[in-house]
Amino acid sequence: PSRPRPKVVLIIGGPGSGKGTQSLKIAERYGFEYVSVGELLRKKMIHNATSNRKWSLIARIITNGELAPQETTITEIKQKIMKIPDANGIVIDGFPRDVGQALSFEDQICTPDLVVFLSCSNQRLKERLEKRAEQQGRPDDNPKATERRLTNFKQNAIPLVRYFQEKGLVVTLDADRDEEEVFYDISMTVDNRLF
Ligand code: UP5
Ligand code: MG
Repeated sequence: PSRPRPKVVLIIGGPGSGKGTQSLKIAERYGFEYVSVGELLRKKMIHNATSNRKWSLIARIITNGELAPQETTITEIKQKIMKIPDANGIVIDGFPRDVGQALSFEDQICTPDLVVFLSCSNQRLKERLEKRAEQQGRPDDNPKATERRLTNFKQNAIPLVRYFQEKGLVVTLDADRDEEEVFYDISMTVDNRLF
């Protein structure tokens, strides 16, 4: 008999809400494959920005904290997912960013099994990003790009969450709390919804 298709979990939330942190914990606990869309794009952009016009433009977009073109993003996700051997599940960090991307994902890839929205106060998002910027220095962790990322998120979040709410797919969690507290709720949600 053929294997069932892997369960697909999307993790959405503002910049600094803990998408990466929590996605990795999910991947570890449930043996799911981890896909960070931001990381996928950043790697590709660093690799291709000097030799390729399209990617040099995308590098500028991302470094300014704006969204990469939808079709490129979907293509990258598709390619990445296709390379994953039989997985029990796939956790996708930081996608979709708006309703258009959600529709296109469903059209071209699949309907997700669960969407987790990490809801976090603006103040907390800023604090965490400032702290991380001091420690790591991601190309888009500069003050101007951070402001753009926050603004873009605020513009798109409500319609995006509502879209998944209407399909009964989204669980909203308070992500202002400690990592462990948030993950406790996530694992309860995954246990209840997917197993
Ligand atoms: N931290 C995490 N959880 C904490 C907690 N509960 N308490 C205290 N501290 C906590 O966490 C951020 C920081 O906070 C870390 O230092 C962590 O230790 C701490 P992290 O898990 O990194 O949060 P995350 O939500 O992943 O923040 P990130 O900055 O990665 O979010 P973004 O949405 O900005 O980044 P992403 O990589 O998803 O996207 C980057 C860019 O890629 C976008 O701006 C866009 O240009 C592009 N992009 C697209 O164009 N399309 C896409 O579909 C996706 C990305
Ligand atoms: Mg991240």
